[in-house]
Parts: sequence; structure tokens; C-alpha cells
Amino acid sequence: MSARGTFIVIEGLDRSGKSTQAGIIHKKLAERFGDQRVKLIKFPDRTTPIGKMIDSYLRSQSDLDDQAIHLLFSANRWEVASSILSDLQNGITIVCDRYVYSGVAFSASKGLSFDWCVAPDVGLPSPDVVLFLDISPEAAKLRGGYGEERYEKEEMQRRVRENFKQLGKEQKTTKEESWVEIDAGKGLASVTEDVWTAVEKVMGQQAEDVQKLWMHRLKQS
Ligand code: DGP
Repeated sequence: MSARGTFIVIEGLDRSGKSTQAGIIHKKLAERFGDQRVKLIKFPDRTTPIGKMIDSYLRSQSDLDDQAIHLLFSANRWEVASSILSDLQNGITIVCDRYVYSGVAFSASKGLSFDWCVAPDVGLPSPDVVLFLDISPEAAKLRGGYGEERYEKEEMQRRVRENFKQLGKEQKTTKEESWVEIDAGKGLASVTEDVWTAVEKVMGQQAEDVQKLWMHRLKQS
């Protein structure tokens, strides 16, 4: 068993149930290990100055070039990279609602190249597991609230889903971090069970050192 915390990332389309599942995992882990040993974080973090710019963009109150908003999303992760690292090293498990995979999947769906999208996030703390909550855009659309923000359009979500799947394929090839696809179109209890099974499998199994994400991509270019 590793003494450091486990870094658990939850990803998926809008309305896939990510935030609900992140909350449930956080609660269950806190019950098991204590409140002080588990943290729930979320990207974008809309509370920081960069996060406020992102929030304004997502609510269509401001416009930015696709490249500029992509870099802001990445900077929003880098703002807390060192605190993620020190928490993990101090034995705190982190449950993270969205991470770099959203960064690539959403921006690439606007036509930016995959390699360009990946680059700013290279070197961030690498998750120990990515739980990808997979749902069809049609099913997601039927869930409440869809359509309020900039990216919540069926055609865009379709491209985002394909990009997530491409990222999953690449993760499986490189085996850099473990990628678990979960059918999020099922009922809440069933999704919760699948998510929890995946979490239990990885808890405490990680290497002692937190890896830097996607470094091999940098060396290739
Ligand atoms: P949320 O607060 O989880 O509902 O996410 C807000 C929206 O922003 C959602 O449509 C997904 C999108 N998003 C999240 N992270 C990124 C990112 O890093 N880059 C881009 N382009 N979009 C993102």
C-alpha cells in the first residue's frame, strides 16, 4: 500500500452525472478515511481570477479566441498543480471533477489539433485513475438543464464524446494512467456501484511518486 493519496479523476460529457458521482465518492471515502484525508476539487475552478474569465466565457458574457480560452482552462489547472501535488504527498486523496481530458476533448472539438491541445497540460500531476462516465449526447440532452451554457449543444457534445474515446484509447496504449469507461446511461444506483468498484480497485495501489502527465508526448515532438 502506498502512503500517498490517490488521485481520482472523473470525466464525461455535460450532464453525464460527473458531479453527482464525484460527490458520492468523496462522501464515501471521507467516511472511510476521515474528512481530513479526502478532498473534492473541480475544474474549471470558477472562483479564481482566471476561473472568473472562464465563467464569463462559458456563460457567453465575453468572447475569446479558441486558443486563448484553451490556455486559460489549462492555466486554471496549473494554478493548483502544486497544491494537488503536496496534498497527494501528504497522504490526502483527491477526487477531481474534470481535468485535462475535458481540456483536450472540448477544445479539439472546435477544430484545434490534438497535439496543440495536449501541450499546455504536459507535466501536470498524473491521475491514478480516470473514470470516464460515458453517455450518448441524446440521453444527456434529456437530463435537466441541458443547453444553458456555451458548449451544451448536441453536435458539439457528439464530437467531444469521440475525442474522449480517442483519449481513452491512447491511455490504454500508453498505460500511463488507468482509464475506466463507465456506462453512465444506466440508473444512478448502478452507475454508483460501477464507479465505487473502480475506485476500490485503485485505492492505495499507486506508485509512491506522483508522475508528471503526458511527458512522453513532449519527447516525441
Ligand atoms: P462544468 O463546470 O463541469 O459544467 O464545465 C463547464 C463547461 O466547460 C463544460 O461544458 C465543459 C467545459 N470544459 C471544462 N473544462 C474544459 C477545458 O479544460 N477546456 C475546454 N475547452 N472546455 C472545458
